[in-house]
Amino acid sequence: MQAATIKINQTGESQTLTIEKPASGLSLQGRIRVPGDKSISHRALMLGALATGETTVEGLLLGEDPRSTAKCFSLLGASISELNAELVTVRGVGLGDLTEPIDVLDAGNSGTTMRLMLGILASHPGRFFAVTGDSSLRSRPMSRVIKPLQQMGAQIWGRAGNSLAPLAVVGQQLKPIHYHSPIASAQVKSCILLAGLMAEGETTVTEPALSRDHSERMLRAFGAQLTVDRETCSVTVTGPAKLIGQKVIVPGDISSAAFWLVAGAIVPNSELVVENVGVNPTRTGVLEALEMMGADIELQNQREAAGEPVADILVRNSAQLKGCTIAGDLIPRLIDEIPILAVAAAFAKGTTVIRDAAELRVKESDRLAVMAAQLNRMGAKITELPDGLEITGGTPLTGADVDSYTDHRIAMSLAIAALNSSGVTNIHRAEAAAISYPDFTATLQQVCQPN
Ligand code: SPQ
Repeated sequence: MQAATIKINQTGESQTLTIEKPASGLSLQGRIRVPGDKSISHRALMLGALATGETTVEGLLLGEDPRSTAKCFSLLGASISELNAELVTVRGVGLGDLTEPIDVLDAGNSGTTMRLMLGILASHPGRFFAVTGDSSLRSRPMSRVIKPLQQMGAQIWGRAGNSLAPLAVVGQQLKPIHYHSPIASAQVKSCILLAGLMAEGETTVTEPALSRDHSERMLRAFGAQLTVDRETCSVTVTGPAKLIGQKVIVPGDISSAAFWLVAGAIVPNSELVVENVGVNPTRTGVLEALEMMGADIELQNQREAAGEPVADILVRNSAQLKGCTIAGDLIPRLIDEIPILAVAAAFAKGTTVIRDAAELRVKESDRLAVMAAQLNRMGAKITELPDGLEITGGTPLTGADVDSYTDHRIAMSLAIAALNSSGVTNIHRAEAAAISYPDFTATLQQVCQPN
């Protein structure tokens, strides 16, 4: 039996991931775990840093993005133990007591770090902060959080009319507002709520559709006074708040599990169980989309861990996927899974239409343009729409030279597409996967079994 070729070539800082399935074909088998949820990991570090007393974090994601958050909050005075997935201890400074850092705060590639941190920094009166990120983050819009923060009285300056990093912040005593966000964004919502912790009175954020609610759950657990109105998609925090250190258990990231769910659904004869995955309803849109496509997916052993629902997810390749429409309120609940759903659609029978997803153009890359171009290089039939993709599935894909554009979700989505294609695929700049999934290639090697 010949094994699949799954190997990494390192050139300087850059990696090329080469994938070729054996002539006999392959299937995916086994029980695996994915790393900790990225959104929850950031929030655990941030709230731990702001709380009084000790916060313990089990299952933290050891990806580059949470590392950026940990570095920033260490510079701001929190005491954070060495990062590991078993147990991280954070000794917080107490709300309002972050120190003025002696260096620039570097959020790296992480939009969540920069946007949530801006709300925290802007509300620390009298202190100066300089904030930057890598070239991708420096091109991502920050005005979506800066504008509402300015309405609260924040003083923030930056490039392009105060909309792009590097940014300078001088903390102020902020006033509460009711902000009607034009976009369903957990980063915007969380930024304003975090700023509202220090403002006197009620700060409310209303969004057009419900985005992930990890901040709300965790803020409440840390002792903040928070009310949620699901009907109107509104959240209110009452300040000034007091946060007290907690025990946080981070479940596996459904956004990382999504690669295996799609792989298991499209690669013939596959059967995989992804254990311990966070199934918060604000994140499970990918399960609903895959169900619409006819995938065989089952949630097992459903339970709760530290305020977040968790399950093991079984996927079997038992039926040919079919095209569907993904749009509307479902989009914020699967926003990061659209690249891998585009791969599922490329192998599905019929047409899949993805709409209302223009937000993808301002992620780590323009994910609509990049996924369409890279999958089309492999023979897919994808047309870009202003706010989505139209994918005519079912044409067999052929290996090609493709590029991640330094976007972790693109790198991993292309690797799953390569598994079900003929010939050799070289994924350039595949090192980007380490942003959210450092062991992705190792798990890929583990689950691929030659026929
Ligand atoms: O942190 P970053 O770089 O923005 O990461 C991404 C990702 O794909 O990992 C988006 F590019 O996830 C965001 C997500 O898209 C993480 C997030 C959060 O933790 O609050 C919310 C979403 O972004 P948004 O802009 O919709 O609020």
